[in-house]
Amino acid sequence: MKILKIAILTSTLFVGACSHSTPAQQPSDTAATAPTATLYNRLFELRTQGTMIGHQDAFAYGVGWYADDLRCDFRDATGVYPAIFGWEIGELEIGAEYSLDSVNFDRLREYIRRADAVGGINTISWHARNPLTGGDAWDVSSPQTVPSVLVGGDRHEAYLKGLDHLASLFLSLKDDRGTLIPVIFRPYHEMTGDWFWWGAPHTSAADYVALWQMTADYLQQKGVHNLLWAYSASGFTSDEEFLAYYPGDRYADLIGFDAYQQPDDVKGTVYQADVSRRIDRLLALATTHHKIPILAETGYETIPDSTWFSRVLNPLLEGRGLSYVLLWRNAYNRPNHFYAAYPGHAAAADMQQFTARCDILTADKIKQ
Ligand code: BMA
Repeated sequence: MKILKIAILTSTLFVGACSHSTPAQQPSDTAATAPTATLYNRLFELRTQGTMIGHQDAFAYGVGWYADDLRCDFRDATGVYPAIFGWEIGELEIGAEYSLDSVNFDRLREYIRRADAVGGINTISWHARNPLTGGDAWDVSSPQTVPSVLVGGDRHEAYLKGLDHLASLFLSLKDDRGTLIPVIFRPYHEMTGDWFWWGAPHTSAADYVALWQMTADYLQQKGVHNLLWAYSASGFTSDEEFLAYYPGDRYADLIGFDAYQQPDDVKGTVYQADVSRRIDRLLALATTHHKIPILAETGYETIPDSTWFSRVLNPLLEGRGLSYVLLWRNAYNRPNHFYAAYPGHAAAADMQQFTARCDILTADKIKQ
């Protein structure tokens, strides 16, 4: 009886003392660092306040500039930083110094630190080169690509060496106090499409899942525990299609999809109807699987509609409970390939009004 009383007292004190620091929910990586687990819990919590807005490669370059530390198209157009900073590490796996989008990986590390310092949350995508043919991520010439990197495949060892490069980058992402910065990692994305070597028509669901799990297990064995894992499809017409390649609840923390408004859809009606339908499915799946729902990539290239943010994007987000939406990159060297407004662009005022909404979360609104 006495022992029981002491036990109850101890556990009450423990809960009382730790209720603010002990995360209520564990990410898929059961050995995730404390800040990673905290981020995971924050993502659930932030959903009650609104939807975070993000931009890809926001510090790295923009329309008409490259590697200029003072610039950020998103901030220059709206006065605030995005809450979500997307980055890309394609070609890190071959030991390159620059990503496929010409971002130096040492600078990338600095950008991630800066994003973290302004209160933002970092996410990384990976357009990995084809490990069998040596071609790029879009080289779909061989259906043997995924099997070749799995256990027993000819490219298995070489593939793990590529993952070593990723591990060392992830483990080098530290803030000023030397704490590892948590990152949302989103590999093997748009797998329901046919344009990447890991895409559905080129690999079986079982092999895709094996690839994902092998990647996660290997990075974790290498000591990488500052990642949350995001699974993002492209188009899908049913829950079954969305889940066909899903690596399982033990291997994902966020689920989402990528969707872009097409040039011939000038009013955005097709985009709105399709994205709205997919969000409905996604939210139901996120509830069932207890995952964070995201619109992992979106936008309307060149934003030819000056009211796009308030008229097309905002109604899709309002009151829906998506965690975040990420606008794709503003290329510096590819004309007319940009998705966020910049100063002087016709949609800049509308983007500013949109980001000022209390339910659209930017870095200043979520900064701790
Ligand atoms: C695509 C385009 C490409 C880019 C790739 C990886 O959607 O933006 O130009 O290389 O993403 O970021």
